[in-house]
Amino acid sequence: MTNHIRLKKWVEECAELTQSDDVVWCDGSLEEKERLEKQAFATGELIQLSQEKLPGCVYHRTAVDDVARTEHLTFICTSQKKDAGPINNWMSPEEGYERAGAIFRGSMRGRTMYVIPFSMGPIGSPFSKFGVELTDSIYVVLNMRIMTRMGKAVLDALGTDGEFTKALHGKAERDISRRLILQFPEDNTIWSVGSGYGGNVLLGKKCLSLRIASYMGWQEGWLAEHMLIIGIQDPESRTTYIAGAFPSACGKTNLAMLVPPDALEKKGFKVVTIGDDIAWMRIKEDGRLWAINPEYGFFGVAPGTNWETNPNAMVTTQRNTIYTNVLLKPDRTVWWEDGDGPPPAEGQDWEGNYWRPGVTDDEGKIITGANPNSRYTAPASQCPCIAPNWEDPEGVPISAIIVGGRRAHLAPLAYQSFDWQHGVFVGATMASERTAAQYGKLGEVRRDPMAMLPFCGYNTGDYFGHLLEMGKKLTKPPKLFHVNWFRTDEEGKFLWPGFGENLRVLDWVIRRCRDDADARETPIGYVPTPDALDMSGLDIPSEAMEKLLSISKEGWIEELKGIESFFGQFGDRLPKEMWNEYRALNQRFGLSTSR
Ligand code: O2Y
Ligand code: MN
Repeated sequence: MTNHIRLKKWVEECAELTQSDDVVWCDGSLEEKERLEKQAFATGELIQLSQEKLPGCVYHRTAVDDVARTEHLTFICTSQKKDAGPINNWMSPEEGYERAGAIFRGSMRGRTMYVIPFSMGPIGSPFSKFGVELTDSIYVVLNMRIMTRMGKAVLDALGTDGEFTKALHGKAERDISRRLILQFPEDNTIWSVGSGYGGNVLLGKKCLSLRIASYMGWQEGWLAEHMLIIGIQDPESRTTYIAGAFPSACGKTNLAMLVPPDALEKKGFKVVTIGDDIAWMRIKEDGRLWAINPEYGFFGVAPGTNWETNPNAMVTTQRNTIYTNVLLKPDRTVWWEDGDGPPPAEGQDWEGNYWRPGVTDDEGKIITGANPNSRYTAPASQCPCIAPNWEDPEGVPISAIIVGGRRAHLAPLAYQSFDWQHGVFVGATMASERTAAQYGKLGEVRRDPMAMLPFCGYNTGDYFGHLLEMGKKLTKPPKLFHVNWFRTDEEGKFLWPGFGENLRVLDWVIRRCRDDADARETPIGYVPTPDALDMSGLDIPSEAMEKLLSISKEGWIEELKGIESFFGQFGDRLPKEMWNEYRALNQRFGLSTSR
C-alpha cells in the first residue's frame, strides 16, 4: 500500500498497543464503502435507509451518553501548562500517553483497525495538511470518507516521507469514565479513546483542523479559524467573500447556505457556500487574506433544519448521507423535531425505543424523537449553493470577517470595528448567552473568543498576539464586523427575522468594504444608520429598527467588567494591545479605568 517507513512503523506500533486482530488500509473506493456498509448492516452498527427515498443513505445510533463533544474530557497536552493557557484543559504529554495508552491497550482485540489516510484541503493545495486516522469504527471510516478527501490518492501524495498528523481513535468500551480526547500539538498527534461520536472521533475536524492546525498556524504564520466562508454575488455580478466566526448553536450552517429574500434575489443577489465551519487562511503576495474550507462535507445539526430554514441543506441530505441519532420512521426514512412536516404517527427514537408524538418519560417530560444534537453527514458537493470554485487550491480572497454570538440586549444588529487591532479586540471579547437547550444557567454570558473557546490548541493570549501579528503583515486586511441576529424586545421576542434576511446586513458589510454604505460612529464602532440597510420587501417598525441599532451605555459598563475579568486570567500572555483597546473603549464611554 505504501513505502512510507515512518507511517508503516507507527501503524505497527498502534496495532501492537491495541492488539487489533487485523489492519485494513482504506483506499477510498466505492467498492470499499459498499463492503464496509454491508459489514456494518450485518452487525447492526448501521441501518440501511430506504434506497428508493434516500438513495445511498444510512442510519446510526450512538450510546446515550455519547451524543456530543465532551469538552471536559478534551485536553491540550503541551510540555508546559502555561502553553495550553488558562482556557484549555491541560495534561502533560507523559500523563496523556500513559492514561490514554492504558485504555487503548488491548482495546481492539477481536476488532479490525482501519487506516484512513486523509487530506484536509484539496490534495496539492499549498493550504492543505495530511493526516492518518487509525480507528476501530466503520462508522468513523464512512464519515471520514464524506468529511475529508481520503484514501489512495492521499497515500500517493504522502510519498515515502510526507508529513502527516498521527490520529489514533478507538471506541474501547465507550465508557464515559474511560474517555479522553487528547491533542499533542508539539508531536502533531491526536489520541481519542472511549467515544464513538462526532467531533470526538472524526479527528480531521475539530481535533486536527482547529486544535492542531491553530497551533501549526501560529508556528507557521497562518490561521485556522472556526469560520464559515461564503461568497456574495451582487447585482453588478461581483463576488465578495466573507468569513464568519460564530459559536456553536448560532445558525452558522444556515448562514453559510443562506437563501436571499425575494426582493434581494430579484435585484440580482446570490449567495454561494465555500464552507460552513472551518476556514484556513493565509496571506498571499497581494497582501490579502485568502481562505480555503479544509473539509469535504457537512456535519450539520438535524433538529431545526427544514425546507423553510435551510432548503439547501435539505436538498444536500437527500442522498449519500449518514444520519446519526435522528428518529427512524417505519418506512426507513428519518425525521427530527422542527424538520420536514408533522411528526410521524410512530417510529423508533434515537435511543432505539418505540416512539409516538407526546410520549413522556417517568417524570412526565416529553421525549424527543431525535437527540437535540443529532446530525447529518453529507458531501459538500451535493449542496445546490456550493460555490463553483469551492475546491480552488488557491482559496478565495476574504474582504470581511464577521463575528457574533447570541446577545439579547447588548450588541446592535451590526457594527464595524475601527481597524484590525480593534477588530481583534471585538473578536477576542465576543460572547454568547446560553439558550434553554444548552447546559448552564439560562442567559449566562459565555465568552467565546473568535468562537474558538473549545478549539484553540494553544494559549489563547498567544492566539490574540498571533491575530495582531497577522494584521501587521496584511497590506489589504479584511474589514472586521460584529453582528447579532438575536436581539430581543422586552417580551423576549426577536427583533430581527434572521435567516435569509441576514443578507441585508451582509450587503451593508460588503458595501462598507467598498466605502459605499453609511454608518454612524459610536463608542463601540461604526453602526449602520437605519437607512443604510436595504430593507426593500421587509417591513420592520422604525422603533424596532432603532432598538436593533441602539447602544446602551449601562449595558456596556457591565460588559466592560466582564471583559476585564476575562482578560485578567491571561496575565502577561495577553498582548498589551488588548488592554489598550479595553482602556480606549472605557474612555469612549467617558469612563476611567485602573487597568
Ligand atoms: O457535538 C459534536 O460532536 C459536533 S460539534 C460540531 C459539529 C459540526 C460543526 N461544529 C460543531 C461545533 O461544536 O462547533
Ligand atoms: Mn463548529
